[in-house]
Amino acid sequence: MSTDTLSVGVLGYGFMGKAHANALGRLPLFFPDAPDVSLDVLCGRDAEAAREAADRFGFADVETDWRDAIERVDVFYDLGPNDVHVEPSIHALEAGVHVLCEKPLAPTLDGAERMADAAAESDAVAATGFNYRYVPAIEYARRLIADGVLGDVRHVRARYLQDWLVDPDAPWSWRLDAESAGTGALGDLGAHSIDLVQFLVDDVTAVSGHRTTFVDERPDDDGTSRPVTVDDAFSAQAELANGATATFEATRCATGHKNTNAIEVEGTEGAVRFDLERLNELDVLRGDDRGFETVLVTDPEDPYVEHWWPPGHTIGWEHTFVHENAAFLRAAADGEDYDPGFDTGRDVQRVVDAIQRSDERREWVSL
Ligand code: 4PW
Repeated sequence: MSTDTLSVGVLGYGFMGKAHANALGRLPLFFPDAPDVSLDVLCGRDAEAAREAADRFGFADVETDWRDAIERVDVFYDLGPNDVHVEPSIHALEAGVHVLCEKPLAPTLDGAERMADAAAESDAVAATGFNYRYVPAIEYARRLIADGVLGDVRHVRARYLQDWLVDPDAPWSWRLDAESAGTGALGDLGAHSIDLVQFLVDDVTAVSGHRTTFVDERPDDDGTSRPVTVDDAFSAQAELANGATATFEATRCATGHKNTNAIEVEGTEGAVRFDLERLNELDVLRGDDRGFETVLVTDPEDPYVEHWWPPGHTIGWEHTFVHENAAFLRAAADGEDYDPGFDTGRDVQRVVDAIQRSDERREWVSL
């Protein structure tokens, strides 16, 4: 395939398909140093629906078999349901095609291990879609923590709260099926929190977890009911490698919380707290401060901001995907390592798996 312009194929045209298509479209204007891409193939099982999405998203052609799509491109985005992550991603890596796969990497740990092994053996770049690393305020927090501004980190609290399943009549979807999704709130939302904690602070070394399902069947399109076989919510306490203590909570049933992805970190010298619903802000407490200062992370020297607008002209959720795509495509074009790769996705899946086992056994599990 070409070296100057990267030919792109995407599997999936739902929520994540739209988020990444938007990001790819923004790159030439805001990240002119990112590699040029050619949106060549959009892949989905339903040819007509794929064609309609391809026209809207700006893709030239469609395929209904992911093998045919992979054969035609340099870069493959696996944005389908979790049960179509493992085989297509491994197939692409074995063919030397770069892959960005959405999180959670796979429905089960076994699948994620196989994907990480395939990535380790391939010269192609493999990326896991942990887009929240690319929030400017999160990168700002990472630098503060890495520079020791918070001192020794003792406490981490990560919550990811949504409310789209509060209503018992909310419709069934693949996200509620263990075969397709693996887990529920744990893998879908908790995976982001686990990645952020490991990115900002340190590795999780032991967990005590609890999962629950409040509504065990939901209406399907055809008027029947289908069983819910994943968790609606989970919580866990954890030990981190640096000695800090951490708590996690994720749910789809937190009334009033649309997309609260929040993290708080306290150290011996200071603290930070972040909430995605105030994406441009980071609360910071340093040294002898008597209270938190809210930093608006929109100055030109702040992470990623030089690409966008003057100070105070805020950015949104979709921009995280633009940053992520710029970094991933640069690594793909230059043949460089990318983090978070499939090894990172697998490591997060190990924590997800440990929380499941801990809940089943009702005891602490070490990693
Ligand atoms: O970031 C979140 C996802 O990981 C999104 O807000 C929606 O919930 C879509 O999947 C999960």
